[in-house]
Amino acid sequence: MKDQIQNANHKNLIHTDSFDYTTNMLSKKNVQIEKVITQLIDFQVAIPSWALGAGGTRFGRFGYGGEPSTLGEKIDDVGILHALTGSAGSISLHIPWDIPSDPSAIKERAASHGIIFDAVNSNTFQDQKGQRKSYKYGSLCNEDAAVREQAIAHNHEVIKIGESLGSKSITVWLADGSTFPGQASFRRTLDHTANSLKNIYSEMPTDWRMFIEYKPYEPNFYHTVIQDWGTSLMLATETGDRAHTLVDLGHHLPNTNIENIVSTLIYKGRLGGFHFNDSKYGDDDLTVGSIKPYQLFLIFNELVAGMENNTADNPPLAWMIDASHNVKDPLEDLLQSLDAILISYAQALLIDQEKLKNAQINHDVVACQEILHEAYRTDVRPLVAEARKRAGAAINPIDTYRDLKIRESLILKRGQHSQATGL
Ligand SMILES: [Mn+2]
Repeated sequence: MKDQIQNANHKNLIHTDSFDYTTNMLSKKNVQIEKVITQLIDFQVAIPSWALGAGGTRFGRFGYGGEPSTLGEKIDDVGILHALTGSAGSISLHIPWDIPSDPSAIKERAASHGIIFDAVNSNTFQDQKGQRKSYKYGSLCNEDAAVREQAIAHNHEVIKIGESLGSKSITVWLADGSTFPGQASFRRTLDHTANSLKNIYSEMPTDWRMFIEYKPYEPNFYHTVIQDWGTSLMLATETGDRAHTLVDLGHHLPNTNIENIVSTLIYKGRLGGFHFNDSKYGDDDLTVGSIKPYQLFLIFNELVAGMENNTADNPPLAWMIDASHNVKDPLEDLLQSLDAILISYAQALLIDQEKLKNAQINHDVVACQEILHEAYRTDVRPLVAEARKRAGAAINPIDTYRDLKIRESLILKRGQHSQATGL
């Protein structure tokens, strides 16, 4: 596939011209092009094992031909994404949907694609076949100690599976909460959750981190135990030094200032992970950058500024795409998301942080805004394409994916009706 990608790159007659133009223009603005390109090459985003097939809504699911039906095939699909972009170098597994029957064989298969295992995700938001106790009324928060113990044991098990693959972190997302007023005690469910998280943490290997994800509503519609970043931060702080908050872009009420949240978490040294997607109304899980690209840029501005001046000792951030694909080819959708992430990152890298700081100190509101717009309105696509080219990946991943007829060959190999495990 590497050779086919190189052949496709040779046929691209526009890239060199547009890269030269961009380089000339940005050099005159004192941008360190080579540094930006190196940062773009180094940026890696994890692909979740559940995003490789068609997603669905509670109203229905429309399958996509050639979906991966085994963990090995899912890893092969991430391998395709990584070969085309050079920036999808890890996979994030969801347990129990993706329990490896032979961890070392799976590890080897991933290594053959240059892929490592990112955070493992536990699942106590649905019941599995043959499960002793039900999570219908919550898991780590449940009033019944036996349910909590089962959910804690599941998280310990997920960590063990992650260890066998070389993962170094676990992401805990809970659906726990209530759907009607009075149904549950806010304080007791929070207290149970805090204690359960401490229990999981206590058996975590010392080089592991725990990421605590929050969400304001859904599937419960009245209250969620870990509803917001403040609750997550509070729980992370009392759980331990290696517990962090995970921000999922879709897990906020409309108009929330997510860049402000990111900045506050970095200030406290507690930002651990990041789930990319986009939304119009709620947790829509749409393609990254498809609805609010300016918001994504403003978030990257805080991430770039915060991580360059990481005085509070935030860990290297775990980046992942957490989206669902209902009407597009899942692989094309992920290619679009990866592109949007790299574009926003590149734009943020162009911001003159020193100039912005001076304008802020001098209360020059117009200059502050102009500095951001200068970066946001720059066409950075040639820089992102150049980074991919130098990484041995495709200058234009979607065109190459289509030219190489990758979906067609997956359908030939796996059939029209194969179905990915997951939601
Ligand atoms: Mn998420």
